[in-house]
Amino acid sequence: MSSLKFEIRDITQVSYDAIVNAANKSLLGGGGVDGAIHRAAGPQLLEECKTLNGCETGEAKITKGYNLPSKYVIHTVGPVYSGAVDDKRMLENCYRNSLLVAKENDLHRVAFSAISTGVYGYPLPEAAIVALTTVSNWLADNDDYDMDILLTCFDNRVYDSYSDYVENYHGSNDYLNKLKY
Ligand code: AR6
Repeated sequence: MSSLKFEIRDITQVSYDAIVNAANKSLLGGGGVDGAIHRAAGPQLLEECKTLNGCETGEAKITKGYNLPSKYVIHTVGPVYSGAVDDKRMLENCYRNSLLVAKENDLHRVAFSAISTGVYGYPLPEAAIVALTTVSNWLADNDDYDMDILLTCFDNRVYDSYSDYVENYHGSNDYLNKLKY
């Protein structure tokens, strides 16, 4: 049985099979959640990232978690928000490809950061809609695979955007409907 939830959490403290990092194309670290994950994981994470030859926007690559409580880090590169129609497709790809990589590696508990909602400037609540609809649809489409998903919110801004979407949701996705109670 799969599950979906969102919580105010520091993703570097989460003990899951994998955490999803909001990285940049170089995969060589940066600020925001990327910097926090590299600091908490230790220098071996950067050494492994150097072997990956970067990552395209919307794609995802996996490394070990090293000193993190979670076993693996899935690095994905969100779109730099530009207002183009492609932004949404790229952000959806981040969530879908991260879950695909998790499934390929037989991982069943995955925690996401709110990809692109910081430095990359993707506006809330649009990013919240993409995160919630993409992961809940993925769970429904992969009902033969148990997956527990945590969407971490580092601040109230992100948390409130997720809450607003869920409260006003009137569709048929069970994972979103369960979040109402
Ligand atoms: N735990 C959970 N979420 C966090 C944490 C944390 N410890 N720290 C920040 N956030 P950002 P982006 C939230 O800017 O917009 C980096 O330099 C934060 O509040 O980290 O995808 C990369 O190297 C926000 O909601 O990622 C890239 O160059 C969310 O994580 C660039 O930033 C994402 O904010 C990527 O920008």
